[in-house]
Amino acid sequence: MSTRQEHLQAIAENFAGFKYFECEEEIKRALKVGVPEPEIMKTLVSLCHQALKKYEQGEYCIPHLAASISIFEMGSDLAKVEVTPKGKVVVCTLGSSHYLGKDIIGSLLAIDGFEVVDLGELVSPEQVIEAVVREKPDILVLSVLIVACLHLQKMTIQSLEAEGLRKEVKVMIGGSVTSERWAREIAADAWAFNASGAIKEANRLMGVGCNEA
Ligand code: B12
Repeated sequence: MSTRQEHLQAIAENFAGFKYFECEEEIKRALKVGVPEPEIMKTLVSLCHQALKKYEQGEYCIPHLAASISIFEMGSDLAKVEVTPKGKVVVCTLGSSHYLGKDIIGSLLAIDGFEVVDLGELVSPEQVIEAVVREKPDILVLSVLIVACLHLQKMTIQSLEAEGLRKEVKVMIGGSVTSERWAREIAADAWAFNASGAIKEANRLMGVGCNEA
């Protein structure tokens, strides 16, 4: 007979070893013996934060992080916990087809408890304005990966102002060609260097705390 702690430990070990099916079995086993869903979810969220830390410290590559996110998504389907989202976030990549950074940020914001609407890549400022009207997000996440598209972040903020929407939504910008200085120059509400920074900033903008365990 295993204890609650032993079940959570078994989930963590399989998660860290990227053993998707074994982790799935362990979660099902834990649920069957009555380990509460919120405890399983808390463990999975914490494991994702650890994976993100390892990625940002260079110990993990993108496939490791992607695998961790997939295992989390499988686990959260099994151990579903209804929670009120911290806020609604619309994410996109402006002007180019680079989507990896935007996808990582979108997934991790969802793991941290935000409702995330992904507009995809190659998005224009006009499409962002349409989405702000349609989705009424609390936060806009604008990713830009190439210098030639930097102006699209500025244009998006100017369009929000022109449409009278600027006060309705906080704007967070990022991407490897951006900087804190650029964010100040275009009057964005937040900037971060990487995904953990994006999560911290999103929480700050909403005035709530991070789920990092
Ligand atoms: C993969 C890649 C591609 C792939 C994209 C695949 C895809 N669908 O995503 C392909 C081959 C399609 C591609 C195409 C092009 N690319 Co490219 N590409 C890259 C590459 C190698 C990696 C980008 C990446 O995915 N990184 C991994 C992710 C996880 O990191 P990230 O995107 O930087 O995101 C992190 C942070 O930036 C931050 N972040 C990102 N977004 C946001 C948003 C917010 C709000 C916050 C807070 C943080 C944040 O957090 C993320 C996670 O830590 C980079 C070089 C590099 N080493 O960065 C060049 C690079 C970005 N590409 C470049 C260029 C020029 C192009 C092309 C224009 C080339 C061409 N002439 O065709 C085309 C554009 C095509 C198009 N239609 O848009 C240049 C940009 C140069 C510049 N300074 O302007 C780079 C830097 C390569 C180089 N050294 O020249 N590219």
